[in-house]
Amino acid sequence: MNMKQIGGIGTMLIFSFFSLFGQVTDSAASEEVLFFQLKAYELEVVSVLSDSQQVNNLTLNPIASNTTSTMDEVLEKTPQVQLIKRGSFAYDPQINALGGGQITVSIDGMRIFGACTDKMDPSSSYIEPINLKKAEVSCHSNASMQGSNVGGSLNLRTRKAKFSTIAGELNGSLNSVSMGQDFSGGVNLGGKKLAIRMNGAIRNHDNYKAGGGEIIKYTQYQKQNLSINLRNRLGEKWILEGDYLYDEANDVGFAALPMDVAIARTHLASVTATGYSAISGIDKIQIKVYGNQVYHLMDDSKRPDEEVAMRMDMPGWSDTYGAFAKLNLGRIGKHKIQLKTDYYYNFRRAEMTMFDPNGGADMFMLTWPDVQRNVLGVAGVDNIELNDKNSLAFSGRVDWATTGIEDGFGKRQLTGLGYSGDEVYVHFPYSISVLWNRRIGSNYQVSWSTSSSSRLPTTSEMYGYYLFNKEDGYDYIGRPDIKTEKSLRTNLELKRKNRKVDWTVTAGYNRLFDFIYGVLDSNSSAMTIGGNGVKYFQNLSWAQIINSSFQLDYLPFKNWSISTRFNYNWGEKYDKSSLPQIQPLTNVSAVKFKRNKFFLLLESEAGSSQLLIDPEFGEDKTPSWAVLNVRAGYQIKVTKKSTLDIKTGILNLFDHYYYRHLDWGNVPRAGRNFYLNVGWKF
Ligand SMILES: [Cu+2]
Repeated sequence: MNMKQIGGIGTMLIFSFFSLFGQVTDSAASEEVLFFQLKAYELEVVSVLSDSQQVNNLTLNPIASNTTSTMDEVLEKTPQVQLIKRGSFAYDPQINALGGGQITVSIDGMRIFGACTDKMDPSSSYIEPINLKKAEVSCHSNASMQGSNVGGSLNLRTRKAKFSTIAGELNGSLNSVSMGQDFSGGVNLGGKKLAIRMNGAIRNHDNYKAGGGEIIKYTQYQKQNLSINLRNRLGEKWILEGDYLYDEANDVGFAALPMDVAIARTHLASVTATGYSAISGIDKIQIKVYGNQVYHLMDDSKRPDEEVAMRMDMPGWSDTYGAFAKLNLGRIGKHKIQLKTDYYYNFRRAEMTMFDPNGGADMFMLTWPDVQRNVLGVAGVDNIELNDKNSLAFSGRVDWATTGIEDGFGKRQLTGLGYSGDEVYVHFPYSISVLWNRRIGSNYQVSWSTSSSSRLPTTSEMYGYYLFNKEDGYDYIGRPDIKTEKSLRTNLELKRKNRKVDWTVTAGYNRLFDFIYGVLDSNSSAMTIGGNGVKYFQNLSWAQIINSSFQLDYLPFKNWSISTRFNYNWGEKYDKSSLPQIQPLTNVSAVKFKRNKFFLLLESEAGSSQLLIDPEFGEDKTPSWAVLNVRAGYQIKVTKKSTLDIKTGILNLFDHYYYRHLDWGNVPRAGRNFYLNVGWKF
């Protein structure tokens, strides 16, 4: 063999190594790797995918490997995600300043919708980090694979049982600021053909103290979560799996709202069949059937009489049943095509009973009048490898959606607004997009995407009936004939990857048409005692949003790493007034020292003041803030296969009193918190 041949084989080996590595990091392909993976369980770090890249930033994600951190803490560190905080738990996620019905949030591709009219239970609140494999954020071409949206998608991928592996873990945490205790554990029992994984978590937190020591009332919460994944190999090419998840939160305080949560309960179940090269020409086929039931009970029983003008009971239900089939076709020339068809049915009902303090008749209303929605969609992506430097991805989606209401009482409510209640509304939300990737030299990559899409109006935007918004003090009423919201957006990303210095710059522009917004109606009066009046959801002619971020990871010398990330969003309506709920400039920075089994980390989080506010939405100006955190950890090898991880630290070291712009009601965040986390893996 001459040198040229050896060189050729070497190149091939390196190439296959990288293509294998590429598979591991590619979201669509990582399950294939799991299929063949026989190695012992390794710590999985929460990571984030954009279309062209996988950010796997350990320095900025120190808590990600701490499986007792909350989902809110994990999402808070996820690039392009912002969180609206109404309580001390279950923050409501935004992607590039858009949230709610504007983005698609899913769990393993399954659609799930909260049962609270006040958004106390976003879909992400049902997942525990112990059960999380990845939080996938997509803002461009892949976004429409999960559902129609105008801002992007967040898909939470759960951990699956591994074959030929027996492993487990137990974690416990104590937090001084809320006397909080968090426990989580998991066990994986995997034979050659059958594998089961079980995870559980329990959380119990009292009211926390803000900076300065003041106890903030209604910030307590309790939560428990259990999930089971069962996988069975059928022959060489198929895996059949069953999933069940139960999550229940009780006595959750919502300091920024007039009511708390007595019960937020979810059952989620699915059956999935996945075939690997089972059919010729199809690399992977996945068929999933699922169902979930969400129950939510808001109450004010913990609030003293002087804070409550009228006692209320507000239960809500949201049931979703669906199925999807996903095909990854084999490579055809330069094309790699992925196709998906999905369907779901969602039922939502919410009630409000007001008890007259003077003993008069109770008043009953359906705030969501048995709303039923059917959505059938088809989506596809064509990835085209033009040459070794350039690639293109075209994607598209179209849905056929029907929405109507069932309940006779709800129909009577609607006749008061000028509708018969029998109408069934049909929408066709769509999405088309193109993504172009170009490698420049060996270190740089530029990606550019443009898309046009629309999204369905939400249950509240169509049928919400006197939904009280604490932020502006208005009761909101939906309009069944509201139009879909449309978006025209473009994103640019420039990335440098190198052994010592990595950085990424992103910039995006999103122009929204028929933007859905609550508009004051001076002829109607508020239902809520002390309320300011009534607003109807309406389509504004347009609004626009700019988003940008910069991230740097730097390894200055051995054992040291530095990371910093800036995020800036800006938005306005057609009349030049500011959009509400726009996070101002924020920064997270960390310096980490790691040597052998020890690490020490200094972390700062900061936000600039927000003066561009929407007073119509009840916003006020927010001052700038900054906090410093210190974290340290040590790993002890107990036996050959088991380790003990001890982590400790002080968050908000200087006990700073602060709140962020997206924190409703200017409720202060937690003050200085000493935490201790012990984790045992075996
Ligand atoms: Cu609620």
